[in-house]
Amino acid sequence: MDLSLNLLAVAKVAVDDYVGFTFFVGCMAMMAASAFFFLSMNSFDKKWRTSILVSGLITFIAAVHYWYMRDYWAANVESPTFFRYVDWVLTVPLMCVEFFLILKVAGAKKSLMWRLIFLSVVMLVTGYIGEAVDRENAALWGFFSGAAYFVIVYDIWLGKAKKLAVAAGGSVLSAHKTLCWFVLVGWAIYPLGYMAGTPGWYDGLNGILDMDVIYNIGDAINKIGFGLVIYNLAVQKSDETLKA
Ligand SMILES: *C/C=C(C)/C=C/C=C(C)/C=C/C1=C(C)CCCC1(C)C
Repeated sequence: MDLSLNLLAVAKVAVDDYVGFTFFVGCMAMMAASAFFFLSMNSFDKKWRTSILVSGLITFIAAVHYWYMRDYWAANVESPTFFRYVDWVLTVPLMCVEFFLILKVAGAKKSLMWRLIFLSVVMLVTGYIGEAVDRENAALWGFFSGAAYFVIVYDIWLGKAKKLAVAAGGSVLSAHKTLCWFVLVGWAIYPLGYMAGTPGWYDGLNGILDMDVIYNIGDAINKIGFGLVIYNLAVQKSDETLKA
């Protein structure tokens, strides 16, 4: 038998493998979104190009990780925890950069960005420990992770970021508000996935939906949707510039 041929063969996706299906569709969606953001970038006013570029980088980094996760799942039928968290630890801080970029017009300082980045890394590292390193105490690690998440929600909804958004007003304020909803509702999908996939007092949630399906739905909503909010803001702002 020719083994090399066998190694190159594409793993099968079973008809009832709905987790594998969401990895596949997620991968394609991230690629398509990246092409969309990158190709539309130059039609905007210079000030907004970086924001659109970052939207594209977020979906592109996710697309590459989905490529690996799709493969990993197909070969092992096991959660690709490592790739998942490497993806998040790169893309979630970039989402914090997006908050900073749109608030820069109102004078946002880099310290605001670094604070959000720091909190998001704490949220993800504690989540990773609970999911992969110290599963017995997953609930406790999830609690620490949730606390960091809560501070992020507070900062953008009521803290300094909110004040800057109010100062900027207009379409920046409304885009900021939409992004805040993404973080409050869209990001809340992730702790649900975590509870579905780790042991803890919430064990009743296990088996309702697969953890990876929940994470994949969350990623599609948050990475692509978040990018489209920025895109929409850039469209509005460029129109304003044209009219002025
Ligand atoms: C593109 C990826 C995104 C937006 C990922 C966001 C991930 C989270 C908001 C994860 C949060 C978690 C908790 C709040 C508690 C349990 C552990 C986590 C890491 C799943």
